[in-house]
Amino acid sequence: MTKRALITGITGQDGSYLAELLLSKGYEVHGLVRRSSSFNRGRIDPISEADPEAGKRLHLHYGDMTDGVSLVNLVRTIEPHEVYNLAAQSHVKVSFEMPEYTASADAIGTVRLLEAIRSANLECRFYQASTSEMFGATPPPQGESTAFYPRSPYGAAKLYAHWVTVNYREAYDMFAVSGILFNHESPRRGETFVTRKITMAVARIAAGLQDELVLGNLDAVRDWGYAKEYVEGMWRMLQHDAPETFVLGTGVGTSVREFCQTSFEHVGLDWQKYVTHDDRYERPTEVDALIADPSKSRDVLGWEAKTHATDLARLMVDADVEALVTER
Ligand code: NAP
Ligand code: F7E
Repeated sequence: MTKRALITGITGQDGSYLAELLLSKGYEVHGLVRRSSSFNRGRIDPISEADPEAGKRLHLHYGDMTDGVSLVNLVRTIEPHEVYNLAAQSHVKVSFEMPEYTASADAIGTVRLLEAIRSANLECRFYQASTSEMFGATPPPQGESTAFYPRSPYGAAKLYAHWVTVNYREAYDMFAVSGILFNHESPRRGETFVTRKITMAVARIAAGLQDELVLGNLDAVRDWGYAKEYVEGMWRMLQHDAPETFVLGTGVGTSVREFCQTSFEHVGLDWQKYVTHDDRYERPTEVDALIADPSKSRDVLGWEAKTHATDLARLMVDADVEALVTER
């Protein structure tokens, strides 16, 4: 039997890696895309170009997490065996500027999708893209039983989505999994997240196209892993024999400053000559340190992060240098 998966957020970083993974496993993959005035499929178009056979099993549908009817219709039409809810307004700083929209897409959007599945009476496994931002002010290491203390409208919205996922698991016996993922990056990372902002700037500075990089808080510590490895963890969570909550991370903390230093050093530059500060990139409330305790995923799922921050910074710089060469 061919398994059908529905991915919300398929045009994003994780959605594109997950679509590739599921197609490589023989799945029929359906993706929810939202309408925009110009095409926004740069991360998923290469999938069909690289493998036209797999591309025939990839289907895109218009919808939106803020439009419940579109979710109901989609779930009923596709009858998926697995749903991966990756769609979100995922930028923490932006969530302070758009708190209500962030809550609608990230929190209420999740319950809209869960209700769409429940009301369709489907035997369907559900993955919720939860986040280490839910731990917020609670000091590391953070694992499945660590107390939550979100520090942004994004973190608070995702915490609702996490708990409603747990509630649907308990109330309706749904196979609903919450994957609490620490920061994961890649050459496909959105350009306004700090790692990608740094690696793109390094490539441009090395090429003589830019002369400074303006950042906010350099002291923040994050547990940065490689997105391509994390989507394998999501899939394993849905193949496990019981629906549970799992943390994915490397277990290693790195500051923004250290990530900068590694990235600039990789092209032979001294970061201190180029990086300046502007308050505009600071947040009203910051999350100082996120470092995972990923032992449950290692012991139960056999999942372990292989790429840590230093290698990640280097691979992202290499990809951005290469992209500039191709562009020129
Ligand atoms: P991303 O690159 O920002 O992708 C977000 C996706 O959600 C995009 O496909 C976006 O579509 C879609 N989307 C946004 N609002 C939507 C709406 N109202 N209706 C339908 N689709 C909408 O995020 P990511 O890094 O891949 O992360 C995937 C998920 O994991 C997100 O839920 C994020 O919050 C969560 N997460 C991420 C990390 C991380 O470090 N990357 C860690 C923990 C959890 P457009 O392309 O049209 O914008
Ligand atoms: O910030 C600091 C900033 O925006 C990381 C999302 O995927 O991971 C991500 O959220 C740190 C913060 O990621 C700049 O203050 C300094 O302390 O790359 P970021 P994030 O906020 O950790 C979690 C797990 C998610 O779930 C989210 O969806 O870097 N920082 N200077 C800066 N951050 C940005 N963006 N830009 C700067 O100039």
